Amino acid sequence: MSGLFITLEGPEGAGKSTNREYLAQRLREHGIDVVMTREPGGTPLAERIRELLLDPSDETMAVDTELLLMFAARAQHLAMVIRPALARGAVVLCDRFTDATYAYQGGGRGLPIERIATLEHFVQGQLRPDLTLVFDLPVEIGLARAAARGRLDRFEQEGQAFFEAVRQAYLQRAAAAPQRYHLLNAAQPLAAVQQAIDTLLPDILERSRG
Ligand code: T5A
Repeated sequence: MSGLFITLEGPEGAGKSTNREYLAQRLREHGIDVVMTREPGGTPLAERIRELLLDPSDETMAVDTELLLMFAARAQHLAMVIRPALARGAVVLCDRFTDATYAYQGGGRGLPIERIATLEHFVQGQLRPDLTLVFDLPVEIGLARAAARGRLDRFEQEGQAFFEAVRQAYLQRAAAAPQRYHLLNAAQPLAAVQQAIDTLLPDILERSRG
């Protein structure tokens, strides 16, 4: 594969979508072929799985169901969007990927990491992101931003302790592999976050040109 796979991660309301648009725009200014996508979702079928995952329901979703649906959506997304884009040399900017599974289903729900790693290997083979931007911010700031948008989804209805565990899981993963993860302070004003993204641009451009 010759493209570059970049994922954007972080707790609720961290600014991933906003900054994904910004990074895509900066890369396109340099003539780069950019594919913007997200998880769960990214294809019509995977977006239907997303609805199942996010819509609050009277029936409690078992945590293994949640985990398997995340990876079912991911398998579809990889086959239809991510692998073909990388194969043609594009830069893929993906809003959340398997780090979110480690953070939410592992950190938040408390599922064993080995179970997630087994599915990661099964669904992705050797494919891992080349670069992961982790937008970090205090839980209460992110939740306030998410709440300002209106109706809360199934995950956003969780309590503070769940999101603290999610945040810590992201921070631990970023600290364990600093060559892949880049931590950004997402509590700053948007202009400051985007300035920090600008400092990464030369390296991303160089890597995207192989
Ligand atoms: N999930 C996902 C799992 O549990 N396991 C998995 O494997 C995967 C892939 C949906 C949920 O799925 C879970 C995690 C999630 O709960 P999602 O839709 O990507 O995933 O998640 P959300 O975090 O809910 O997405 P949000 O849209 O809330 O957050 P974003 O994208 O981080 O934030 P964004 O850019 O939409 O910004 C939110 C608001 O804040 C403002 C923006 O303008 C916007 O209004 N904002 C700022 N305001 C001030 N200062 C800044 N620096 C700002 N940056 C953004």
